[in-house]
Amino acid sequence: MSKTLTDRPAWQALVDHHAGIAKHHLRDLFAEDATRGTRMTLDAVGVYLDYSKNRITDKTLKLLVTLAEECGLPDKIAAMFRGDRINTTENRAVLHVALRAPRGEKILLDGHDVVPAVHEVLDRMAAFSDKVRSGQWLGYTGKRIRHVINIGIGGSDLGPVMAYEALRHYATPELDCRFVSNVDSTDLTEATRGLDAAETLFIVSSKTFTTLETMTNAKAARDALVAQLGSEDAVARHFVAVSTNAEGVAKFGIAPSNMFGFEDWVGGRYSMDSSIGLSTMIAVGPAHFRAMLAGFHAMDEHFRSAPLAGNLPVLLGLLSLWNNDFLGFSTLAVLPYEQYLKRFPAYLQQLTMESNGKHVTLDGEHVHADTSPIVWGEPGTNGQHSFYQLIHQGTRIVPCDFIGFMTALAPIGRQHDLLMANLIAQAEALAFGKTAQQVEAEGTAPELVPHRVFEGNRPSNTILVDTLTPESLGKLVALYEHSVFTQGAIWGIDSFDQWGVELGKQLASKVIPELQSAQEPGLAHDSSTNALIRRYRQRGRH
Ligand code: G6Q
Repeated sequence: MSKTLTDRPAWQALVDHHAGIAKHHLRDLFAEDATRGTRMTLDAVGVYLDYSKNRITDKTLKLLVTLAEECGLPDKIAAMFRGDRINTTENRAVLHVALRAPRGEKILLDGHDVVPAVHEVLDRMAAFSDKVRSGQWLGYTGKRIRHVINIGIGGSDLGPVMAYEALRHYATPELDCRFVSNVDSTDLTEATRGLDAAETLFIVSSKTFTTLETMTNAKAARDALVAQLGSEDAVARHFVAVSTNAEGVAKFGIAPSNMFGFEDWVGGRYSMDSSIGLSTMIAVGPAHFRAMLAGFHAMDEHFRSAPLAGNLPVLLGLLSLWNNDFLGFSTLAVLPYEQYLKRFPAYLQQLTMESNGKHVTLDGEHVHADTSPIVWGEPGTNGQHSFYQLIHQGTRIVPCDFIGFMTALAPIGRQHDLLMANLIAQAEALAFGKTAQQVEAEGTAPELVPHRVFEGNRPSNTILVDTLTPESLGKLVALYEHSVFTQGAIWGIDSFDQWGVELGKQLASKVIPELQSAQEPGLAHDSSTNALIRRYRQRGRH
């Protein structure tokens, strides 16, 4: 077998193939094949993917699937589900799929079935959520809980906040959930503004229970609560923890009975379906939370068992890799036409870029291809009135994932038709554009014709789902999780570590005392960093 990815026969075949089809326009590809728009689609586990508006032919797909096989994707999928330690740089298994395994299913890690403990925690979460939702869980002064504040950052924030926003339609109106992540004190101040501490429950969500931002905010919240309610004893009624670090939680003053655990084989950005999802469960209730897990599981099973060419996450991943590595389109816009999914792009940013933003392979060699695309996006139709200009007529090409739902959760008249007409029309406009002849035929003044031409040939996927439900949300998230896995498997990188975030943390811990010390510190950074530190120390004196 070839040593590097780009030397593999399938990679080379794709390079040659690309040279042959690079000039093809989507207009021609559609004109040549009247069935393209129905054939290049995949309808599985309740998710419809139309990938016909990608710059591909049947041969492209065949070659991409061969590449996946040459890179050992099927074995790598099996290894993840089997609990192998595929996160080699952290020597950890990657078993978020066990978080959504049904009761009774067996997933062995070092000979030990991990599924019973997952359900034990889910049951404890459910009992606690029911108490909070029903008003049985009272605050220290006897008032019922009205506000839930999740304190966490990164994977301990983005999933919960995305899921809360996505599932608001299913959330109890009796409670409001808020999220504090930033060490910027504005975040905590604004999240708690106007709240009665006696009615507020804080969930401290941190896998490690050592994260600077989360611990700083949690301590500040605890101090404020104790000051307002007048006793340390109040902490037990107003703070619970979600963590893998029982010792750290106890040290903070939260009793083990108020802690919900998970295991180190759950990565932060893959943890919204673990106890990190406690705020989600409190908001929507245990039944909806379990339905979300069932949705995840349905996509897991599809990913594990469907042939590569008919596998939604595999196809999505391969198309993304084609756009990124062969066509050179280095970003991906995720455009949900559903206001409830307004935080989905931010969630996918972390999932994709923290997982696959790597420059070395598992063997420590440089990757010979570009890894993760830069993911960004906003809900439609809002984005249409801002950055879509660049997507339609800019010099860079931005592949887009349009996500839409057949039914509106909050319908007003026929507004949903307007929303979906826009989604469909945008994908059409990107693919087919408008030629100079068409513009001229509209009677446009000759000097304006070039400004009104749309080149088209801009790729997109359209993903349609019946209704946004907890279950379909689980499917969508798992679809992207496994698409990310597919791409990482082909690049041969570790999609489950995140060493890239460490250096900044280390340097910040060095700078903190330099900003705070009473004495002028001896600074040994570069001249820019030294000057910035001195300037900050002299604040108010300029
Ligand atoms: C995610 C990352 C990272 C992590 C946060 C919070 O995969 O590891 O975003 O989730 O740094 O970490 P804690 O949960 O340990 O506070």
